[in-house]
Amino acid sequence: MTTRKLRGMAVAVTAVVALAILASAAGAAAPHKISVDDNFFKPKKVTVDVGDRVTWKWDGYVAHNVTVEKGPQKFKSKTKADGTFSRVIKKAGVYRIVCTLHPGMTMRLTAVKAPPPTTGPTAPPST
Ligand SMILES: [Cu+2]
Repeated sequence: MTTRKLRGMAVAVTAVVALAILASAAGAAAPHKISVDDNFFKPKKVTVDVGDRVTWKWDGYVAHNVTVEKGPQKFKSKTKADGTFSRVIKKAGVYRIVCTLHPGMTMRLTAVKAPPPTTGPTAPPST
């Protein structure tokens, strides 16, 4: 392998890393998908940033609902067998979410305050 080729690869890798850092710094709220299945939520535990949108997707055959049993922000979906339900999580804290039809069909959503946008010291070095 030539030195030139290696240098080219190094530049490419650096560019990818820089893009990844930019993407995360932009604070793009990551979408969170939770499967509503027969009879469980998957994943059962999820941690999101306040301001993130969480979407539940019905993947099973029987009807379920998504209901906050206990938590800083109350919401509930209709009981249905397909489709999706989504909410932007606005309050930090722990949400205990259940399907009211199926005892034991529970999940826990933890919402944490998003870190403040980074400024200043992380600016790229001037060369
Ligand atoms: Cu259910």
